[in-house]
Amino acid sequence: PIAIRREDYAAPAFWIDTVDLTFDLDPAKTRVLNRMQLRRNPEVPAQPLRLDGDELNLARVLVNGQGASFRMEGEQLVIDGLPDAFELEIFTTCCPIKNTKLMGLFVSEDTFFTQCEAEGFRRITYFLDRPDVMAMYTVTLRASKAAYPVLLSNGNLVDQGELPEGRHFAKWVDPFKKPSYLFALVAGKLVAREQRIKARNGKEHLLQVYVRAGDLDKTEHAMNSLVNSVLWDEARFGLPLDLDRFMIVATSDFNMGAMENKGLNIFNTKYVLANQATATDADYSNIESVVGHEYFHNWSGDRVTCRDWFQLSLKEGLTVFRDQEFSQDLCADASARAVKRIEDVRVLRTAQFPEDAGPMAHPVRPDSYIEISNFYTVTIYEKGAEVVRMMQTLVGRAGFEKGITLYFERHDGQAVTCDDFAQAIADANPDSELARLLPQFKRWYSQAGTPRLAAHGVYDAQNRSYTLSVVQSCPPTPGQQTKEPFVIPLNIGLLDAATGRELPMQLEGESDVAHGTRTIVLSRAGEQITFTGLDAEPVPSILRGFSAPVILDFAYTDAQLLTLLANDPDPFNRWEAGQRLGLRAALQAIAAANATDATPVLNDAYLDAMRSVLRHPQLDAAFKELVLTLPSETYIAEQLDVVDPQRVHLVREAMRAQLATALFADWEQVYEANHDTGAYTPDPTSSGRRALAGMALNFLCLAARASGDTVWPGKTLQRFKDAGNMTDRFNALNALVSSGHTLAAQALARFHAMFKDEALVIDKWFSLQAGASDRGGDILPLVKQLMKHSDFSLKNPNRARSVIFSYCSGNPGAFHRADAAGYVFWSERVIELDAINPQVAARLARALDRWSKLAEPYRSAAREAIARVAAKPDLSKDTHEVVTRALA
Ligand code: HT7
Ligand code: ZN
Repeated sequence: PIAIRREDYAAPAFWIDTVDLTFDLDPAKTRVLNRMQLRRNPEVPAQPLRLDGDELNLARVLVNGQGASFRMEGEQLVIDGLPDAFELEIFTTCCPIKNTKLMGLFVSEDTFFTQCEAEGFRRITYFLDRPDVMAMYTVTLRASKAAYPVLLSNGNLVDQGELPEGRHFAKWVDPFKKPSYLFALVAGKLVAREQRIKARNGKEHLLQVYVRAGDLDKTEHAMNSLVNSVLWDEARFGLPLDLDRFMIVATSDFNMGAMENKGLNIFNTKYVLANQATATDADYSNIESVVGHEYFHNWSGDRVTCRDWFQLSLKEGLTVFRDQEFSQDLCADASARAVKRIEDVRVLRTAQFPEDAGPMAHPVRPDSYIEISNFYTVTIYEKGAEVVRMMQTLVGRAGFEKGITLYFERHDGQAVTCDDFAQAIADANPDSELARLLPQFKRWYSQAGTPRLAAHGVYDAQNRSYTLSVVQSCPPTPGQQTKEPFVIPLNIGLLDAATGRELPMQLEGESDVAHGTRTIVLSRAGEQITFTGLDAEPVPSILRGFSAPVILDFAYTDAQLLTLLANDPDPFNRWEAGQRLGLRAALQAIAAANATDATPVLNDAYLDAMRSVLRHPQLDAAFKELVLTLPSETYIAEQLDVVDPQRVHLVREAMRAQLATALFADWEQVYEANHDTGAYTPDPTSSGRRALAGMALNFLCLAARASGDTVWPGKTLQRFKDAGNMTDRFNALNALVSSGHTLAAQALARFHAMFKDEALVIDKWFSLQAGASDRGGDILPLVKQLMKHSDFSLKNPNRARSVIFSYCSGNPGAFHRADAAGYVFWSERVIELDAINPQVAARLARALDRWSKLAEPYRSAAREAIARVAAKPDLSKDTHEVVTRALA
């Protein structure tokens, strides 16, 4: 396979102005008639027309109504000697029922769906399948009326009617030009929840959420989320809904979370369907942000799209930022907003930081790829969102809103670049630090790797000053040996070490005194910041709110961290102080050569601090739950040069056991105080209380395991049986399973029986077992057994993820086995999946990204497993790219 390089970008040789598609839908043989108006791009040297295709059967090609000569070059259809403007008609067929890749046109539960991003449209018809070719689409769908009563495509329904032999048709016209990746159709037996909504200008819009009959009672939350999204984008950024009708359709077979096709979003059922009996608080929250995310793409992605796929973060980073802001703005108070920020940062640090340090590291705007589907990554999405967030920090919230307005005014209807975006934000804020430092700021787009800030502070008693020295560096990444300094907005506060109170801040040479957080903009490799007017050495609270996606090294003493944990008015750094203390304990225990399993990992100061958090009268339950959650095994492993995953697992388990027993009385109290949340609503306050009660139950069952107590496991089983919502039920089940209690088996059986017809709940059932804490290597045999269960299917991505990914990517303590059986299992599944669905296989292939950090014998065994996959003939481009990069 060949690499596509950003520097080779060239404008298309032809433009496509209009596309008129007619589909005769049939699962075994769908006929597609594609009539297009094309014209040469006068700015490009004359060349043949090369149309992309993939697994199509070509029947006919007409140019201006006449049979035309053409040739095939690989999968491309090439036509020479074309006039400057012409009509091209192409007739093809494809086989949706055999489409297990779920790209292009496919069938899921007797319903037709499409997925065209990034390069799926070429599996429907021959086309210039690239995002800078934007056309107006008219689509006619024809199908059996009995089998496919609902026929949907982008835009407005302009005609519909009956056809002979029990067939019918629907004709859709999209009033906006769009790239091919935003095309969509759906045809099947579906029902819709509908709601009309009035925009600020008084215009009415119809919102619809389509699902299979029987799932309608699970669409209320998705609809509410959609309404909130429409209102929020108008209120925060002045971006209105531009369509008469906006549709969401759910499918249970989908490679990703959802897809923002213009006016016809297609969603994984996981991000649509929810009622209190089947969905957890986390599901409700995910639905809100994914519905928001796809809706916000209507502007950031659809109205203004990407020039090429290297610019993917232009739409994805910006849209993640927008959905994060949306979810925060829906929060009632600052504490709930901070909880959301901490959750987002946790994702970044546990998934994106490892990616940025591994073989798949790439800049937010990559320079090359073999398969673009492999670049729908946490770097493009989450780090991309952090880059947008830093822009907002540098220009201020109001300045950022001005920048967004300018961006959409300037580029509406265009396919543009990350440079265009940054330029618009800077141009709208000419006096900002962003405008002053723009070329350097854009290194965030071009340089991969997580920058490290090494900071240390010196107090000068004579001058009553405190100087913070900060040195930034960034490790080499594949293809980028050296890095230039980044622009880093660093939010800082100072606390009084004795009282924990926030201190006023005065920078040397400035007369202003700041109260609260101050943003310092770093741009050089090393810098010094001096604060004056200080009577004693302060405790610095650095990187408040996680103001930049960097790793901060500061040699805090335990006492300083305890001060921050108890007092920092910045909730992010308050949480971070607890994480640093926990991480420090874990790393010390991992390094302690002769420690036994019985050696305590956590000291009394840490346990007392955690007890104080749990008993704190002002702190919210959701925040307490985050503070009491130990750093994950993956995060701990990232801090080590050489990782023994079993040691990491044992140490973290020992820490959990210690928290369970040392705080036993508090957990009891916490459970009693929080378990009754009244009538179910998925709001942040009551879901925070459910989360904390669930955590308490978990620790109580864990403590019972050590003490032999049967009361709490019994109570937990009862709670499982009586629960009035899925969050409480699942938390109770999880407590029994993760403590390895004997009652877990009957609870699991009962859970399966109760929800046997609810696919998304059965996914949870699989996932909980495959992700459970390993005890003596018991999880791999269980996973193999689960794969033989009649409910298991490798073809359904949600199900495959619930078992195989939960084990290989979500359960390091069970996956990394000294006998290499986990890796053998992984390689077999990657190869097996690759033949069915390369995108899903390539994602699974990434489970061993960090193999080179592993201690022996894991390292050699992991390498061997990757090599085994790489050696497989006929591997997809997707999986090939991942495994060859891993071995490079
Ligand atoms: N923009 C969407 C990307 C997507 C996708 C990409 C590759 C293969 C399948 C896919 N399904 C959806 C999702 C989003 O970011 O909104
Ligand atoms: Zn997106």
